[in-house]
Amino acid sequence: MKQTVLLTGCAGFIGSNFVKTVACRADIKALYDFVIVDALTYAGNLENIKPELDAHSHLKFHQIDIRDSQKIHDLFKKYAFSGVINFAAESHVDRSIESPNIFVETNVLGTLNLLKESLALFEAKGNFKYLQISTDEVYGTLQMEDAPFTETTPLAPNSPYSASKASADLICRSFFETFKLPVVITRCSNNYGPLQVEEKFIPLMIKRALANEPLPIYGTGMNIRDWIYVDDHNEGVWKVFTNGTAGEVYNLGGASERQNLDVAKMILKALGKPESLLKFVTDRKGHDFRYAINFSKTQKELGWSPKVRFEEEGLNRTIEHYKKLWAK
Ligand code: NAD
Ligand code: TDX
Repeated sequence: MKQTVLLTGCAGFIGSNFVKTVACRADIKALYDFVIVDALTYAGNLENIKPELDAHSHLKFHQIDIRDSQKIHDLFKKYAFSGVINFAAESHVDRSIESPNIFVETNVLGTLNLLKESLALFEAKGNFKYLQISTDEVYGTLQMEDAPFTETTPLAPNSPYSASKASADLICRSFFETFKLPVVITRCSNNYGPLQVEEKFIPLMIKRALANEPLPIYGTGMNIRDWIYVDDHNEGVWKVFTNGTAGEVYNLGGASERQNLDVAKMILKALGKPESLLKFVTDRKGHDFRYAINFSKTQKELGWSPKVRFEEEGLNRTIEHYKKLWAK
């Protein structure tokens, strides 16, 4: 019999790409139905997944806020899910510095609502998997000489965003330790690719360059992020969901550490724009210097590794996508 899995936050960047490249695959479609919920905040756009919702009857959509415990309860009553993949979150660090409350409400309390309903189903019928989509930012920041984060690196989040994600991870852990709810957590590095909200670094740089407007570089631009193409992340998510061991954390990374300034210069070069468009601006408060991920556990246990090379493949593909949207 087909299983029904709840996907949250799939009108956003990573989730909508998951719907396209994983949830609609013929082999997966044959075995799973997916119920997608999203609150459609400023970051969610139903158009992102409209072609898939129109074309595939194994996908259903409900506009629901994961903070709404009654609606989440009713949803779990309606569908006897066998699993949950929780992509839904407030995801932008700068917004969390300005307005942290909603980060705690959605990322922590919303996650708790999903866990409580998952537990009720698990206790009633067994056979359940809950996957929490987390981030490398929960580990804090690295200096140049530090070794990349492993799954046992202590949590040391620095922004209200990363603190809310770390809190959610700990609540997830507690549901495994206390109730034995089969929970797995993925912690991934910076994603890039199509359909990302333009407040994030790569689409913002592309949009500004296409419009011949200044590209805002925080601080010195020396900060380092490890970039992963969104499809590589989503392949890892599915591997962890289907084959990961309950109670475990799995790191996912792109093996592509780059300085922000270098990435901005690559984008300018690819678009034939001058470096005079670079504009150094006031640094982000508490700006983490470097993220780097050791994903050898996921590689060894689940046979996952990132495939898309940053300069040669992923960045150009991403630039072409946004050029079609934004080039005049
Ligand atoms: P996004 O901001 O593009 O999308 C988030 C989605 O969640 C949107 O569709 C939004 O409408 C929905 N949402 C927000 N609040 C909600 C609520 N209360 N109820 C229901 N839906 C709600 O984010 P993203 O970049 O796609 O990130 C998805 C997940 O991956 C997040 O959990 C994020 O923390 C994590 N993550 C992101 C990255 C990255 O580089 N973008 C890296 C690692 C982990
Ligand atoms: O205008 C900008 N100028 C700039 O220099 C913006 C928006 C960002 N930056 C810098 C800050 C970071 O060093 O670029 C880097 C990337 O910034 P963001 O795109 O805001 O991503 P980051 O803060 O690294 O967090 C992202 O990766 C981990 C996602 O937003 C998170 O959701 C994810 O968990």
